[in-house]
Amino acid sequence: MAEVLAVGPYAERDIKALREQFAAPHLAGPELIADLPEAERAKVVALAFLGHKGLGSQVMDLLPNLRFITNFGVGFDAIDIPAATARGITVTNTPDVLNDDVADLALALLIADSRRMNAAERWMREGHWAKGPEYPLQRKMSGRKVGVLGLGRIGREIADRLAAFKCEIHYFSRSEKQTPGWHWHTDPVALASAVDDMVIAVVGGPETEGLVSAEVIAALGPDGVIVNIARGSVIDEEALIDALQNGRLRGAGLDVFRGEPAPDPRILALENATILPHVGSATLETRAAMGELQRRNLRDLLDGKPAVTPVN
Ligand code: 8YV
Repeated sequence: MAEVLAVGPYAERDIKALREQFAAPHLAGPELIADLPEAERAKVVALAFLGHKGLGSQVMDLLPNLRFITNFGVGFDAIDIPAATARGITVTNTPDVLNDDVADLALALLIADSRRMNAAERWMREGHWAKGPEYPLQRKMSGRKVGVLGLGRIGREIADRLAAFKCEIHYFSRSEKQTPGWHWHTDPVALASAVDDMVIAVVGGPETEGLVSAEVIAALGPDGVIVNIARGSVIDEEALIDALQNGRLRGAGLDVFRGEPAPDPRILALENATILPHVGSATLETRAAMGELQRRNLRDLLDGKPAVTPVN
């Protein structure tokens, strides 16, 4: 067993690159690490990780010489960072290279859900167009008041795009940003009360668990659309489903879910939700850039240099 272990549902080209550059064997998921013989586990110095759950202290303790975890993705909520730090393990991620794709997708979801594009396409494919009245009128997206929950790197790109759609920009973040003309809120309920629609762009993990609560959803109201390209854990999903089923929220554009890759079946049945299988960063260009950044972090750390994009 080599010193680098690739773990996660990687694309073939990344498995190949990790094998060629680091002689890294590949496991489909972190739950398989326990099956490796102890002597092989002891050789692992670095994990090249891709995934959305399962890298806690128990897995780390199976790898006594683990020093680096390089995450394929900007969000690292799958990794127990305090546990890694306590064990002297450096964690890295892949920020920035995916901002454009994720922001593009957020706007696409907002427009698609506001205009009910998927339902309209289905209606047309089912042959209704030539048969009778035109497709029901939907709601305009340009010029709305939109709240961006989290004005980090991705949130900023989303807000810039919303500005191009003549939207009034409101945002929630810990500190006020240098963004003249945009409205800062310190509480998600206040943000939701001030806007028509909301886009979630905060990090996942314990600090944002359930931040979009039943109260936030109620404050947005029956004309509001919520878009989530961040993490399913940020929304109270029961409250969201209830509001969508009962017309207390107009719609939702969702790329992430609590139960992914097997979301709650009630979500799959919602006509007013536009849903995607966590594809925010899923373009050839961006995934190539993410892979390259992950491998640069890995190379630098193994060479004894500081990481390019460390997390802890
Ligand atoms: C995933 C993401 O990393 O970067 C993130 O935080 O959620 C995605 O880009 C990607 O889907 C690989 O799992």
